[in-house]
Amino acid sequence: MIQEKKPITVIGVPMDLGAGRRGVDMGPSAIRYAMLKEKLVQLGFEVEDVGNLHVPTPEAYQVVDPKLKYLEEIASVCETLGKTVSEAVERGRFPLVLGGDHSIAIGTIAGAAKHRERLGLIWFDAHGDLNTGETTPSGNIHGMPLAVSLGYGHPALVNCLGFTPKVLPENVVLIGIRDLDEGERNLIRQLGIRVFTMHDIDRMGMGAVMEEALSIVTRGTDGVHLSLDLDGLDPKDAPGVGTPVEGGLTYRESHLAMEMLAEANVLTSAEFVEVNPILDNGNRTAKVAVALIESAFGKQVL
Ligand code: HAR
Ligand code: MN
Ligand code: MN
Ligand code: MN
Repeated sequence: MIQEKKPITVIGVPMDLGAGRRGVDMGPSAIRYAMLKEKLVQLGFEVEDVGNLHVPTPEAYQVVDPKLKYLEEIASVCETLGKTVSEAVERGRFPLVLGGDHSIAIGTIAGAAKHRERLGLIWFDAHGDLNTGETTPSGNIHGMPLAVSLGYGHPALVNCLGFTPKVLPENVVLIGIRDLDEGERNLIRQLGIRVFTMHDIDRMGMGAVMEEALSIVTRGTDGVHLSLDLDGLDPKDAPGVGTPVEGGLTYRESHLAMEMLAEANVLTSAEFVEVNPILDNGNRTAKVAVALIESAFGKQVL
């Protein structure tokens, strides 16, 4: 995507129905306020911002199933998001989605996978997001989108845009992981998904991790989606997230990962999620998100 400078379509999704606390609904504004469009234009991209999708406010709705909170509302937003992403791809554009909590990945990945024979998926996160309504400790759907994209979970989510699965386990990698639930560990073992925990990153270094990750997400695929949860970074570098976990990726490690993605020139869509400006100081986390986006789109020092 770097050499050809595909035009970019920015899509905001002020979703917080999938998270346990308010604030990530302001993520898209915080990221825009951190000069996203200006920075991408400086890099030579044509950028269109289609604004925010409509997302219901949790206070106006009731939890029906405590194991799948706001299921119908989230499924409906993801359906709309999937169509919006899909239309951007059809218009020859690169969809760049701003969250919002991570449940939106259900829609983004549906829209991206619709146009690929086989989509690779690279998932940066502290968490696995591999729960289902059966295994979830919280009932929060932002802990489920990766399971859903692999075909596991409630049919209202799994059947987003009318097909499943969106990705195959052999083309999925997780990076930065340090907080898994028992059901998530079981699904990882059952499917044989490659997970680079913080332990692996400490031992191998991010360069070697990304080399292996790139080989997995590109093997037999015709597109790669990047789903980056800002809580994958260490809370020292990204304090404004809903569920911070100590011991995460450093600013430099995460930049190296984005730079290697840009060098490989394989990305066909991306999303940056879980920015919570209420819990931030000085919009630092949104600024970090924009800096990572610049690197993913090919910004170099020299
Ligand atoms: N695993 C926990 C759950 O399912 C917490 C995960 C949600 N946090 C996120 N997602 N930000 O990455 O509730
Ligand atoms: Mn996540
Ligand atoms: Mn497909
Ligand atoms: Mn997370």
